[in-house]
Amino acid sequence: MLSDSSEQLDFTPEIDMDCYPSRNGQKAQLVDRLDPVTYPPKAQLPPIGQAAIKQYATQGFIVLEDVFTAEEVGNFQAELLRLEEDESIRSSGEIITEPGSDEIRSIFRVHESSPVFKQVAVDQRLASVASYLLGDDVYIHQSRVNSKPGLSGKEFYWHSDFETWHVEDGMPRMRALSISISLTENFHHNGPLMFVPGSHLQYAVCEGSTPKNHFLSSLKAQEYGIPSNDCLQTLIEKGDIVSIVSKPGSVTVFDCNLIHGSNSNITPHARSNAFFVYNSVNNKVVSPFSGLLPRPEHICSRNKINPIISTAKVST
Ligand code: 6CS
Ligand code: FE
Repeated sequence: MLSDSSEQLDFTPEIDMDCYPSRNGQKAQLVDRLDPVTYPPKAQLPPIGQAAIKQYATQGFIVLEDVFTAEEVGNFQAELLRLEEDESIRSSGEIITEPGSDEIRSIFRVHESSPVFKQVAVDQRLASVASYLLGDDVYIHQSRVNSKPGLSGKEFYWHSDFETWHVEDGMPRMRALSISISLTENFHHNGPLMFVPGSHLQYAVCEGSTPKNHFLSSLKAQEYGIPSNDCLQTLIEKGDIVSIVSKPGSVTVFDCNLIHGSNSNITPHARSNAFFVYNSVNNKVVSPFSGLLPRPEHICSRNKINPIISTAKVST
């Protein structure tokens, strides 16, 4: 259902079939996932153990401790500070501030705007894991640093990233994942990521429609494209809630459709994480299934798709 015909795009329904309709007048409901969670590896040695791969498939996430050294994390924190103080970043239109304040909430497109995070995005400690689990070469669909500053970082309400990337960016299928690097201590109390294990196996169809330029408000506080209370209740009764308490330098890998959120940070300790979203090169975004105009390039790679070639290939 198009919310505004003046913004209707040329659609090729027979090619860009909407396999995961949402926000199109249906009532909120849980439907089965159509896609596998992990794909047959593409001639690649497993960069993580079988137990981790199994947990990722069944629960939708894994945490890898001590991936980056204290020195590397120090560099990341210094880079984040530099970005936050860089006037050209502030005026770039690629940052989101916290609701009701000037504090930085998110800086997008760091895989291109930051020489430090540009290297991180293609680091084989991350890219080879994404490529292995997705069974394909990958590219960065989106990157961001969520600063969640102390005493002012507001929550990210429960959501499935894929539902937004499908409806608002035109990501066809569930063949993408996020990798979050903890840049500061993620304590129990300063708004760590919270997952609903196993929720990635069902798709929470959302009610309502999609406002024009929804990203201008949703990245501050998301109100559309969030699961209904009944769907959330059902998923949490089945999978419970896990808080990702993690040390700086650890890495959390989670499926694009895993329901997650995080609480406000009312402690003085920032919970800053860098997120890199890896998408299969065979799952490139098409026209947004909302029928609205695409979101800007700093939120969704569309015109610059740069495959990251995984070097962890077996010799064939
Ligand atoms: O709209 C998006 O792409 C963003 N929204 C959330 C709440 N998580 C993923 C992503 O950063
Ligand atoms: Fe998210």
